[in-house]
Amino acid sequence: MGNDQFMGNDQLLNRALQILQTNNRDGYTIPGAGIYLFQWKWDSGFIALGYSHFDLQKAMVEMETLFHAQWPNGFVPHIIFHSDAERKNYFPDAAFYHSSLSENANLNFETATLTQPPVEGWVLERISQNSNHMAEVQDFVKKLFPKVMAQHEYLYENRDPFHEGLVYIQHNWESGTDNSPVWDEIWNSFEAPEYNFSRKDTRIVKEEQRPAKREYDYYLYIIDLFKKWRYSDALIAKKSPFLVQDPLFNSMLVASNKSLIRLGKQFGFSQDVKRLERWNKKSVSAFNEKLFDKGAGMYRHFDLRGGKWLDGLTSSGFAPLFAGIPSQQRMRKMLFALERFSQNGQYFLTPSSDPEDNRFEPQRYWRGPVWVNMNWLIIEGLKSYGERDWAHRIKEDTLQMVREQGFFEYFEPDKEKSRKQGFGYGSQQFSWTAALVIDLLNDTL
Ligand code: 2M8
Repeated sequence: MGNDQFMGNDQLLNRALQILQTNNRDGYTIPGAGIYLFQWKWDSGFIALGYSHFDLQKAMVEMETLFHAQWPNGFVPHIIFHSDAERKNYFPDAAFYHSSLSENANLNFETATLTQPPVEGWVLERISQNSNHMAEVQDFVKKLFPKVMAQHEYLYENRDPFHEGLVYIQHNWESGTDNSPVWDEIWNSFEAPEYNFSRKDTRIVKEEQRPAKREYDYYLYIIDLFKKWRYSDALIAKKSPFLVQDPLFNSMLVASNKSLIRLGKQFGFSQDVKRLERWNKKSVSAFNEKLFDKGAGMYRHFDLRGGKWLDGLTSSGFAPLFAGIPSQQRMRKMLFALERFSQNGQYFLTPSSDPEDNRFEPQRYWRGPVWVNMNWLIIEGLKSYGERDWAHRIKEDTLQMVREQGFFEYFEPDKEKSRKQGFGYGSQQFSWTAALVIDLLNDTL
């Protein structure tokens, strides 16, 4: 930890490679020892991207393993509980999710019943690019293309009840940003019972860095409701208190649509390309019409149940940059919002929630700390708009933070505190931090 303050790029790279090696299991990579002991969906995407710089085989296997657990209706679960031995060390476990209640479940695997941001389309394209389009990798992309396509079809057909082109998430765990302050309003809109269970996460990570117990009650209660409805998407859309059009999730969908369109043209999936183009056109225009807040200069979460934006601005609102959604003019407005999130350079970019919001908590998970995967998405987005200085600034913030604090899961945003404290928060050898540092170091930006 402390030593990381002095790590040069070579050392950073070596440390990152070591972490991925340590966290690699048989065919997949755990996000972080002790706390995340299985395969997580969007983690695997970032991890595979990291592998693609030095071990294409591992990159391909990571993605293939993920898609083995895909459900017959195209749904990709967010956790695959590969290891029985680790079952007792994570909650909620496969037994709690009880996936076989769903008529769509893949009974060959123990999985969760929620999904996560659909990063796979753009991950495939980047793996292919990083391989210099090697024949073996081309075959892999051709094999996975229909599976990723099936995921998009599942989302557009089951998660967009008003045919708007924007899909909803049905649980905060689907957003990837578990305890973001934007969900508070939803938790305040109904009552959840108190659950009696033993937290496994807080055995490893300090309580003040994790979601509150009372929030977990809500997380669990929604899943219990889903079980009652046997995970029917139609019933969930009709009855569940949690139905949100999330800017991060939808940005990943749009970015993946775009990648699939390019890959589909290359590999002759012409029917799919047509569908993807139709979906995508609608998504991008609905996104800009419905989710952009002109006052704030960034994108917001829309609550389909309440019929309005959720209260609060978060780093998810910058993710549309990655998908090329904002116009040049809007993108420039977003730079002001980014500057505000940095509080005139006092904070590393990009705090996960608005530092001027009184719910901002710099240590608590998705309520303030900086996350490397979000930074990476924003950096890549800014590059695609030609904003190299901005991209460079966030890349340097990211590497500086990792040098000073280590390969943590999430990071202290305050620069002065970071320097003095010398450690970050959550899991200590976190896979996507390592994988994306590898990607950043491979970039000449
Ligand atoms: C976190 O979420 C899991 C539940 O899925 C948890 O708290 O146990 C989130 O940060 C999520 O985005 C991430 O994929 C997962 C594993 O790293 O951990």
